[in-house]
Amino acid sequence: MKKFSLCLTICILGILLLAGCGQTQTSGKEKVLERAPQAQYDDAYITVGFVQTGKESDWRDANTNDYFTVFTKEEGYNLIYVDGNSDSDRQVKAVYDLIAQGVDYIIIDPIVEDGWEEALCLAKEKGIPVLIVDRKVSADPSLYKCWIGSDFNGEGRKAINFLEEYLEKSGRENDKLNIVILEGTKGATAAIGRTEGLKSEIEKHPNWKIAAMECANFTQGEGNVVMEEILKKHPKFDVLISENDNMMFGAMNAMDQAGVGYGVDGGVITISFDALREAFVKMDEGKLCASVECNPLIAKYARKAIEDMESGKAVAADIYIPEKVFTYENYADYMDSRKY
Ligand code: GYE
Repeated sequence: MKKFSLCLTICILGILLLAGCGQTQTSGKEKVLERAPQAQYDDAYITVGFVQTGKESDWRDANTNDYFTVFTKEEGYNLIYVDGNSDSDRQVKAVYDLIAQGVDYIIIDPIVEDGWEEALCLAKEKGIPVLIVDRKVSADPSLYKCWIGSDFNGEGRKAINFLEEYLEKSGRENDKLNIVILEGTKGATAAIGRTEGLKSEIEKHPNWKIAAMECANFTQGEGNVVMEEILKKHPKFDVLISENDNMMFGAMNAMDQAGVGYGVDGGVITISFDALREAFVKMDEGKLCASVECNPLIAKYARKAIEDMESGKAVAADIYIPEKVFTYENYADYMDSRKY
């Protein structure tokens, strides 16, 4: 019973305190908004604000979870996680808020590359180091300490290198091909880089044609809907390249509904990116030919960069993380060790 009354007291006190937050005091003329006292963080910890893109894919969930397992109180960190909810304006506002809170570091995974200059300038002015992770920003690199992520253009090239090898093995290297591409979010570095890499290799093959290239925003639902529309205009094509696994899974559902065959044993050749555990299952089922790995386990690289900055060491401007290509031929060697 004592616990209940204590909890009730705390709740009442909390309500009273909150009631005082943002109280408007009139000083005769203008209304002065009194804000709640600035959050006070325990100096025993390094307070890191992390602004994430959202929850658009399984890759993203693995990426988010990784930050919670790396930036722990036991390791000396107070992690403030902000879900960008796939809204770039929300992300930018979150950065201003973290600056106002006086965090020690800010990590940003930008949904899109543009629109970051002013917030990054203010962070620099306030002396708060910023790390950009996964996707990039178009702002001047002097405004942030480092970028950590993948070679997205290289990932695109790897996908086509796999396709070339796959066709050669089946004696189809001179075939005429119609290729469909599902693109990720417009303006996102992963989509920009993969598309550039794909196109630069595809254009080397005069017999190959990109029959359709549509955006499905890295989500499974949109992959399904967009593929349904593509199938109405292009019922026949030879290769489907999806810029992440989730869009591929959605597209597979649409192809199933339309009775379109795909996978290793004939039909549409399927290639995607991320290499989620579910992609390994699809390769085991013969539905997916290859998935180009994009490693979401970035947090330890970000923590190492912060540790280096804390000890006055220099940090590389760009930090690339290692990745492989998993195919219908090698997936079984890795399937059991996949963490996401
Ligand atoms: O491929 C996709 C996620 O930026 C590399 O974003 C990341 C991409 C990844 O939604 O699944």
